[in-house]
Amino acid sequence: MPRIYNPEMECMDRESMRKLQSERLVATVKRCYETVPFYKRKMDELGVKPEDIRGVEDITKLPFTTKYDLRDEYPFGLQAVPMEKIRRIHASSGTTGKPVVATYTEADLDMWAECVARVMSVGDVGPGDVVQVSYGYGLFTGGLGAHSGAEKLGAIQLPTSAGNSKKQLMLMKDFGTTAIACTPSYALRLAEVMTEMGMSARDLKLRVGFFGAEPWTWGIRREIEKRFGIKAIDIYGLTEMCGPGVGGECEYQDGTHVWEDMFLPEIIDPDTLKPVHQGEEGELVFTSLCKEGMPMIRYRTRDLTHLIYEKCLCGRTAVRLGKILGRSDDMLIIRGVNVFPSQIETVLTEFPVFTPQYFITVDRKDNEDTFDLDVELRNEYFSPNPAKQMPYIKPLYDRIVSMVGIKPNIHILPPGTIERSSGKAKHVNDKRNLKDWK
Ligand code: DLL
Repeated sequence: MPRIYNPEMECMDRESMRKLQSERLVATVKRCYETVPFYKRKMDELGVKPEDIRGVEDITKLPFTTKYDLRDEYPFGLQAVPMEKIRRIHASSGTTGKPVVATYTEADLDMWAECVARVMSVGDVGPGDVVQVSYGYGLFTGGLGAHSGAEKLGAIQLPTSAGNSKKQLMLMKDFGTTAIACTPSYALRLAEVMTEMGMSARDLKLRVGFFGAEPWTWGIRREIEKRFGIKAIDIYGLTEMCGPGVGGECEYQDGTHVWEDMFLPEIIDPDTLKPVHQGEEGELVFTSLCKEGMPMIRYRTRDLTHLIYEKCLCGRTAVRLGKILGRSDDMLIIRGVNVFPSQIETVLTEFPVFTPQYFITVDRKDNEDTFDLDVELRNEYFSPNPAKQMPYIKPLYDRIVSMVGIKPNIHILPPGTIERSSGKAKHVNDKRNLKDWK
């Protein structure tokens, strides 16, 4: 059994956890009210005073924070401490123009490193391990976040950052990398380049990978695990909470444990904004319980998932997130039907003749939505002759129609044609421009 980094927190009984969360919530709310004018204003508008919040049961009395609020308060409006206390600034590009800013005190950086260390402990990462960090270093939290987790565990950090795949693989082989951290789409790219270079998993010492920053399906996981002969662990996070490490999978790979002593999760109905029944699907909302620099109250992540409260076989009691289905703002409505790119990915990876790469283009012609899906046949099955492609298209088409409910125009492209990403993959071009934020 892999080591549990912080058994006291990760395996705490539910009653004690609720008590701890309540204490931390009360303190966070008080601090936000007293030091962040934005939160004072929001709470005053709702007629809520810090004294009204006595524990987690009062969470629904509090206002939400959205990406719009972060944009309006750009850059430091949500900060709860003076600038002299800040040690690092990160930012994510966000979808609303201005970047989303996150500032960290010394304690925040330490807490964040622990979050990632808890996830990497699942892969038994420790001294002697070479952790290749192939998330981008920079304002993006992936690189430095994964880096600090590996550092906390006393492992050897190999800060390759994303891109330059051939060199990544050369170093992976020559330095005996045992653990990698990158986006799942970049892991797939590295697998392809590995084959192109005539290398195989047998040339590597890779044992485990920590993949996240974008939704990925079981099909992609199987592909990565098979190609590299490793265990692929899901790591979840978002800039607004700290970055990677808000939660991670354990060796049972049945949901993502959330570090509940630091982040209080809720699931709400994105339309009514009311909590859903326990176990139901909805939008994930987080309140930070320990953050000093930029505490967040009820931050609406837009991620769609559900919470699993049953005890996990690994011994952790920390609540689990189901696989992230997608983001409410990623959801496409095509001919009135809700479609998530992850559904297409799931179907595609059921067909081994195709690579897991895909690209969706949605447009509107003559007042009707069009839905084009680019896919690639693997080398051994590809032929430019459309007649030879037909036997492959038909089963994929039928499966998409039955699972998703809409008819795609499938285009088969030669292998390697769809653009690969070294960071978060882009799977959709919605040319209709219908997207609107609430
Ligand atoms: O992507 C932080 C991160 C870096 C997480 C590296 C894991 C590994 P942002 O750029 O702010 O932060 O994007 C956060 O990415 O709300 C989800 O929609 C998505 N996301 C992150 N991890 C996962 C995951 C980083 N494991 C947004 N599965 C989140 C699915 C994920 N989606």
